[in-house]
Amino acid sequence: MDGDNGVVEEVLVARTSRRTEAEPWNAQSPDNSAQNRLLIKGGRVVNDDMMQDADVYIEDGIIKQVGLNLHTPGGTKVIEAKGHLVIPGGIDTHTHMQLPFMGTFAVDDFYTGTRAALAGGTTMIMDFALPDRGESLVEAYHRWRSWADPKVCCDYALHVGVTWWSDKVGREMQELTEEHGVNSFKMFMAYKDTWQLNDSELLASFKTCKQLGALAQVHAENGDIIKENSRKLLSLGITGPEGHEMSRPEEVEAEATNRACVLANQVGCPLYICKVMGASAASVIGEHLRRGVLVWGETIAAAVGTDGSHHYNPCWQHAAAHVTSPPLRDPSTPDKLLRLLDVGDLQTTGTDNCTFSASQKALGKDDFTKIPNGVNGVEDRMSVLWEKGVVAGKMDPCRFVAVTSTNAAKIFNIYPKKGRIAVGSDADIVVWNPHATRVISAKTHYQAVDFNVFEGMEVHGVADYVICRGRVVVEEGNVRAVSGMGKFVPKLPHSQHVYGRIEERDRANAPHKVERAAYDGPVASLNGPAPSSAVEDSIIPASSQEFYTRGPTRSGGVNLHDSSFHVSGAQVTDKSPKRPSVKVNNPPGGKASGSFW
Ligand code: URQ
Ligand code: ZN
Repeated sequence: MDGDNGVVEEVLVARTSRRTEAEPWNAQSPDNSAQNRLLIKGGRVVNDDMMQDADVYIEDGIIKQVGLNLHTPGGTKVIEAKGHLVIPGGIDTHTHMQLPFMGTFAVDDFYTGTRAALAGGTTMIMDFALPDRGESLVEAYHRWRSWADPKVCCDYALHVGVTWWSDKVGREMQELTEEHGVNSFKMFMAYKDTWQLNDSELLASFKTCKQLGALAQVHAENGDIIKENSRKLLSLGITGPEGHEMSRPEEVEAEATNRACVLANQVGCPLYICKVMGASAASVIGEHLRRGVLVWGETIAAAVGTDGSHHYNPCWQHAAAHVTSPPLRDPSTPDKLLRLLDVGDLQTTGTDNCTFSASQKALGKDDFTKIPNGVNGVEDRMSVLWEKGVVAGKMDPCRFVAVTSTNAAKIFNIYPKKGRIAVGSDADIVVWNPHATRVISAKTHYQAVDFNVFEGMEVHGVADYVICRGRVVVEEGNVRAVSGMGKFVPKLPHSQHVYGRIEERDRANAPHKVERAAYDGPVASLNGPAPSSAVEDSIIPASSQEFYTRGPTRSGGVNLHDSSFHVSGAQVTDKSPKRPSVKVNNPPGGKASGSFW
């Protein structure tokens, strides 16, 4: 490629990648000047809404030109991308790097986790600051920042957990939204006695999110049922990983998903369901979507790349390695979730990457409720979605880009800075080799964890080059991650994609009172004896014969030979201040046994 001045530039050819030992984490990146100007030439640019054969010119970390026959200055480094796709860097909406959890820490930290992300074509993660119950949300946010900022190799954002509720929590949500670049808050409906919120706390959190223009997220499982089921299973001697899925079957996830949708809708708050694992929960989301509820659904790589049959593997370690919450579901689920990703009932894919080594999982060797929950995914998400989605003919490359990157950028209000190959967007780009294959294995992956739930899977789709803020961080499959190079990306509230219709919607759905003349009839006295005529009126509505075959007695009272029951279970004496002592035990249709009917 000749630059303007005819000088032949350094040319890199995207070949089938190979994985070699990563550079030490503090390795210096190549010559900065060469990094400053980059041309990706000969590839096919894929955005969520279109594909085009085009070159991409990058300078100072920003995409400056997209098109053909571009004029580029001297000193430009060229990546030959012929036969490759040029896609927006993946955005993983759901990770937990070095999470303190269930008595230990997730083994992939913000360095190993983000280095692995880059290796697989993900250039941004969204992690969670999760305060302990009673802890300040703002302090938790700063603690996560202190962990991540020095280590991340790629850009990141934070969601913040609302793991308890008080007015102070509401005030801190406001501070985080207005001052710290947080626009999404996650409420847990599971993890009873630690992070679980009850319905009134969920309503308060959702109302606050609505006021702030933030997105409410939920972990949707019914924690009370899980606690009861776990107790029962353990009492039956079922202590293995199979008990994990048995304790929280699909309907336990679907119930919480539905409840969250109703609660959020009742306060007009947009809702994001994290980590949809079951087809039942996914169909609940689809039903609410088609009722006009503002709800988005995220699934994860493991949910479409593997399944819950592994809970029953005779090897305890293998089974425990698949324990995550909500759990992996039956083998028919991956196909269903992929279809729903394609048609739009589900919109994003994360990983819930929360990794624990075999010895950490063994904390639950005698009790499945003590197995640290979580699996890998951050490194393999893009290839798994490409293999199970595009290669399987279940989505096209544009939809792949949508569900792995663009939709997340739109929902979390960082579009088109992220999630698009366009002039002005960050140069977070993957030169994607759709034909190359690799075999996923813990023996070769970059992650720190000693297990991979996709072990042995051969996948098409390899990130030959990954560019992160304009710097080549993966070159022919060799990761050149630089710890601390990634940046925190603030997410502002009032995402147009999420809140764009809220004002008109609230106006259209606003309740209105009925204008009517005031009631001017008699009014009974509270808790006093009902005036006799009122009793007669309330007991024997003149217009209704629903309870009686004959009129009142001469004294105007109730004829006790008549049945006072109605099929609805209502009793004619329901309306009088206190019931007569006489109770009829033989309703129409026979003697009651145990209950009324
Ligand atoms: O539940 C989550 O999302 C976090 C706490 C980790 N646990 C898990 O099962 N992934
Ligand atoms: Zn999670």
